Amino acid sequence: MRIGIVCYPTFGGSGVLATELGKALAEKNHQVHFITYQQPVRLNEFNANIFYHEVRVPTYPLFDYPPYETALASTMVDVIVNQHLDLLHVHYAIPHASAAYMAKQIILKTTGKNIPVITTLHGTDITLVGRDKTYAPVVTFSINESDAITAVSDNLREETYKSFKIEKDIEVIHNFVDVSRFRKKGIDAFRRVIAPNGERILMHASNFRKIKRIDDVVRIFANVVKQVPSKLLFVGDGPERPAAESLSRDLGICDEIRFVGKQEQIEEILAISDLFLLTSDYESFGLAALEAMAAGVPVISTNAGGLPEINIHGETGFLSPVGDVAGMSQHAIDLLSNEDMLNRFKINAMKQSDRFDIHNIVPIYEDLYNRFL
Ligand code: GMT
Repeated sequence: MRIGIVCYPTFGGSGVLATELGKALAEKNHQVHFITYQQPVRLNEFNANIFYHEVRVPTYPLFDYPPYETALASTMVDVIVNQHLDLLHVHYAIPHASAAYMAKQIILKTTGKNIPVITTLHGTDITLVGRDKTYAPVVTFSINESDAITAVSDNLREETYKSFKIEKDIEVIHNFVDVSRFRKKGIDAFRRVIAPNGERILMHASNFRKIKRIDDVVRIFANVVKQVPSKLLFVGDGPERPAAESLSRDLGICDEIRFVGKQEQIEEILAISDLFLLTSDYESFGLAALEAMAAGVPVISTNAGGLPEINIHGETGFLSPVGDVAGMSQHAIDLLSNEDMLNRFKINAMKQSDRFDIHNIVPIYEDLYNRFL
């Protein structure tokens, strides 16, 4: 099959998922064409079946806001026609679903070909940005005009129906992880650099936006470190980082915390971690938590959105209400101070992640594609 994939090329979960899907499809001998404004971060290896088409947005003094969506739709048309694509799979509705609708109409009118468009909803395209009145009519229309709609969790499916007038069925295809990539043995020397005295290592990874509540991560860690010798690694970067750094200084724990920035080899860091913290206000799924579990790292998280679909309370980690810093702290302390329980949870986390292994989920996307060919 010749498949066009449109996504955000950044470290955000939707871009990571879309890129991993494209790579997996290419491994299965499909020809995959990424259409985006920058090389996706996870697109870091050569594969003869993978093509990358950059969307260029020429500027002009008249444009305070260069028309990205127009440039994207035009690039889609170009790639669909010249690369003979069989279908277009867009990840994150805004503005990808509406640009795809435009491209589809242009191609129908100029060539008579009806290119199937599949839209995968990821999270904030529905729960934050999409609900905004500024975008809602276009989001609703373009989702409804997609030939197939998928959501990455049951929760996101429900949220979409609640927020928009969707007339079609939304299929749930859960996110996935390449389990084999995350089953790594930690490098001892690396662990000793981070935790020279055998401290426990806690970790958080995200884009540090407000929705992640990384202040809660710092506060939980402040409680944990009082009882369990430990270190905290912050992976990623984003707008809330300065506030978190400042809070960790105010709480007198900044020497126990490292901000390691954006990292491509997240599996190396997970391999030396004992616990993953995810304190978000909302996660449609929580891909970062699934990656942690695949690496055998139990998860202390909120029970928001789709997180209960992956993190099983009392088995693979613990769930608490949003903002319950005391509860999450106590769960972390209990787990880190009980070696048997920690080991049991690690095994459970790995087993649970197997359900979402890439080899189980990618064929579901292929079946969906086949329905349109
Ligand atoms: O919010 C992010 O971290 C980025 C965002 C995205 O779309 O790039 O992530 C969303 O999609 C991920 C992949 O499907 C999910 O794992 C995240 O839970 C979801 N984020 C939110 O719902 C806040």
